[in-house]
Amino acid sequence: MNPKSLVTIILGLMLAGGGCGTARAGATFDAIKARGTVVCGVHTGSPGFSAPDAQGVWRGLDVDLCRGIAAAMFGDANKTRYVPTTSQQRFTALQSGEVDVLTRNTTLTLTRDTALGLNFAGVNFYDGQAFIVKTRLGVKSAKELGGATVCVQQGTTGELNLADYFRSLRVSVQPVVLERIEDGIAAFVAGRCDAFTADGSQLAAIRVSAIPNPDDAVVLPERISKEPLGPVVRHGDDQWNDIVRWVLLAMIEAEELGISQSNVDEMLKSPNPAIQRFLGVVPGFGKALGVDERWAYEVIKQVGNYGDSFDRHLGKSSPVKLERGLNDLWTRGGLMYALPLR
Ligand SMILES: N[C@@H](CCC(=O)N[C@@H](CS)C(=O)NCC(=O)O)C(=O)O
Repeated sequence: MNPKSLVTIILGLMLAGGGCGTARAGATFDAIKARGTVVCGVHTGSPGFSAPDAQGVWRGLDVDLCRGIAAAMFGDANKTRYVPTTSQQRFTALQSGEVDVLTRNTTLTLTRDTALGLNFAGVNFYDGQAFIVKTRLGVKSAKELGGATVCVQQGTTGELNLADYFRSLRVSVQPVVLERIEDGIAAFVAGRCDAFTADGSQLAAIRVSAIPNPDDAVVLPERISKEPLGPVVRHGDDQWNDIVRWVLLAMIEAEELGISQSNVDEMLKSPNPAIQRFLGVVPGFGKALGVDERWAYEVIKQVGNYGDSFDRHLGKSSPVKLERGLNDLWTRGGLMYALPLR
């Protein structure tokens, strides 16, 4: 690490109220409360996850999570600021206190969760690493990529998985490691690499947004890794971690309970005790989290439940057109399972 980034980290930790192990409990939560805005580290631009629209308004599944956190903290989903972060910078941005939370395609791994001094507050998208190739190559499977040049972005789990996958197949490929996502896409489009590898969802977004004619490229069917993507916070503030965790779980719980952005007001009259507790009609959860009792109501009213958000940004009515698949509710065969709000 160069001395300049070390100084940035130390300064940031001072501003954030303490180092990883030394932060006073609640320091991040208190600082955000006093500032009145949640600062989220997002992708530099991935349609469906986090990207500015034509008016410059950030939109996407990851942006909705950030908005949900602001709705719970302040009763106002607009009390957010977005900091685009690259694969390489993202952890420094969080460690230094430049952002409060990463809501950005970041895979939960043991080393990130421990040695980097971070906590994953949950999983908001179950992904897997895939490959995209030009349709005209006629390649149908990643196993046919022997001898190919494969572009991959530096600082990602993809860089590590790529090597593991082909080593275990005893097939050799030529990795081309690029620092910036734009360079990887440009190299792929220009034919300087035969394939580009990244999280499958990102490739689906790249295909519809960055390939001049999307039908010229195809995402191969293999998913060579598990990429559980979720929000990340620093070690040292359990209350902040709790807020992020339970906002995500509340969005999933609302979908399980059938509470959506369109019916949340009617649901206030529901006789179901679980719904009454969820919406704060019967108080308790707000006090436990240190926020207003209507926190979950505001999340759903202003942002929607997990399915509302998925459908809007990634589902069939969006350009990305992803299936719910693993990201469907557990009751429909997916992995989305709200821990008990009790
Ligand atoms: N989920 C993987 C990959 C995440 C990742 O950083 N992907 C790249 C490729 S889409 C990215 O977000 N790049 C955007 C950038 O660096 O500007 C991880 O956590 O390492």
